[in-house]
Amino acid sequence: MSQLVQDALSGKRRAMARLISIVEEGNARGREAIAQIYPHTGRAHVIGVTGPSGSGKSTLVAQMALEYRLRDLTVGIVAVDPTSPFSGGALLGDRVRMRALSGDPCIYLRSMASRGSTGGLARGTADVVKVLDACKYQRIFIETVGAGQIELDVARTAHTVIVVQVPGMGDEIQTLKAGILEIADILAVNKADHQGADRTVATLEAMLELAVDQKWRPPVVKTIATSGVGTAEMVDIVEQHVAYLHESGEIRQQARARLVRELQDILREELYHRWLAHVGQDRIKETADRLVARRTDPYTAAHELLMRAEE
Ligand SMILES: Nc1nc2c(ncn2[C@@H]2O[C@H](COP(=O)(O)OP(=O)(O)O)[C@@H](O)[C@H]2O)c(=O)[nH]1
Ligand SMILES: [Mg+2]
Repeated sequence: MSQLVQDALSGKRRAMARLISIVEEGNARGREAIAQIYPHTGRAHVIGVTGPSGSGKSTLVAQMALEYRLRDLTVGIVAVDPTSPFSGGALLGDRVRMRALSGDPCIYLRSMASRGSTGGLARGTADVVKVLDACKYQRIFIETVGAGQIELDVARTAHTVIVVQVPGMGDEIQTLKAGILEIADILAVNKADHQGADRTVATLEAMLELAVDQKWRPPVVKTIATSGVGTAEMVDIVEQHVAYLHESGEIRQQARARLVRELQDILREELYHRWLAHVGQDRIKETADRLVARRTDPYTAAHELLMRAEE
């Protein structure tokens, strides 16, 4: 095992940060590092937190992290927000808590910038989570902005998904559209100090009513993340979900499904790159020209390119 991996696993933060950067890049070195740390993974409970930008996800995660520290659990945070890196926007407003977070060796916070590629971002996130898991962080939050595919992929990396909403008309409909309700294990109506929180809670509960065949009925919790209202309750409920997943055996099924998906993603990407190396960019450009000129259609073009690769 490389010295870097050894140092990271023994809790040296600098080594951990380096290791995370390496796996984030997703190249051969990153893959080698993952191979080395992999036997040490599979212990952490991963909590995905998603919802619209500005709904208070970062603030809520920070508060929950502090609550976990009171309960003597170590916490990793991976913030995936293409629009704003986890500068701690919300946290900066609360310098005391910010200091509490940054001074605690049992909390590790990492921001990830989007590099445009949806699959790459999701895989990068899963790999960063693996590093934190191997480094013995017991609860790992992934914060991701509510923006379609990325959030769904990232949410799939999590064992427990928290969907954050805020009071007000329209949010409910947004939720439905994105199919977010289906991935929610817990719903937080944050900014409960704003008007209409009870109505939003009622609407969400009515929508959950329609969802049949659920052994775990997602609780809807009102929170005011800025003042910590509801945070302890949120942590209680996450822990109830952890217990539920283990007792029902769902955690094992989840893990298996996730690993298969991960394998498929890797194969898909690897196959594409091999194929591309074989066929070459020039042929893609030439095909693009013909597509633009309407001399071929995408299906025929793809079929021809695949045939050529097999030659
Ligand atoms: N009034 C109120 N403001 C909040 C609450 N939670 C977060 N905020 C504020 O909302 C803004 C966005 O919060 P942030 O955590 O960065 O949202 P994110 O984009 O979802 O991560 C910040 O100015 C927070 O201080 C809350 O419960 N009530
Ligand atoms: Mg945020």
